[in-house]
Amino acid sequence: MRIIRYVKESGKQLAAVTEENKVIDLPYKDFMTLVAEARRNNRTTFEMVKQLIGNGEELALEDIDLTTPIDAPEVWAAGVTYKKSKEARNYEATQGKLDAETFYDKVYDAIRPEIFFKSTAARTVGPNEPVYLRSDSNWQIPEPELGLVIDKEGTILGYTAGNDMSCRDIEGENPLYLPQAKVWKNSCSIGPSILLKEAVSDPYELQIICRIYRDEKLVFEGDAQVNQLKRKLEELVHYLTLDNTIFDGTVLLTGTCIVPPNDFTLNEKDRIEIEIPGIGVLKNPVLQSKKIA
Ligand code: DO4
Ligand code: MG
Repeated sequence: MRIIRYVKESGKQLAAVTEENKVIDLPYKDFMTLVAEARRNNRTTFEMVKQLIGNGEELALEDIDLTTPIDAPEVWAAGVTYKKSKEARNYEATQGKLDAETFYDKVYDAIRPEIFFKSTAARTVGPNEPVYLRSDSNWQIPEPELGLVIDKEGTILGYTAGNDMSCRDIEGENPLYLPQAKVWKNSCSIGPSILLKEAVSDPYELQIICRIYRDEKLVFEGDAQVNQLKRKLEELVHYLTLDNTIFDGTVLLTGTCIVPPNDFTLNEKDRIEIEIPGIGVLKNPVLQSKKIA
């Protein structure tokens, strides 16, 4: 069972999507209100939704205008959680002339993971909205990642797909530039749905697939499985929430294991698709960010 939001004349509508891709409106204003109502009734969100969809009127998923499934107040991200990411970061920092252990090697093996601030609701886009290219970077890629939707206590409520757009040249120049390599307007997308935690028997079995199209031709395709993650999902949540103020509906991206070839950079008008079967396909066109005068 997954939860989406879509645009109606009256505003954003929360809805459940069944296994058969039927859309049924839910009588709550947003995902966290649904979670709170389930808790008030001593039910899991999954049980609550199952009961509610009995009464609903069904629509087809293709006929609606999807938006972010949640206005995540903050999006955080974990880094260098897959071997592939460690290798890519080492390449950026050394152009392949790697002769010593780097801090990326160290963080991959360290007890403490890399966790960084990625986005706010105002910078985060949903399905079909454009992600932007930064105007001062010549080497940019999408980072397709599993996102955890958590509450303020750090309880995992569900899973979504996320794109941690990244500038490899800016990060490679100096790791202290990480916030600039990661955070700008429309540099993060999430969606298309939240797959409820109770609907997933083993999140490590989730697959992540990324496709990039240029002039309608597939120019990159890669895939990974969450079981390649070096760490446990709860371990990442633990370090994010430790002595921190975290808000209901925060999204934690768990790192990338899909990296396009080193000579690849995104172009304006490319189309990115990030698919996690069970969650859906997060589609975003790419636009050049306009210089702010
Ligand atoms: O070290 C920088 C960030 C790496 C990252 O975003 C990732 O591994 O997904
Ligand atoms: Mg990332």
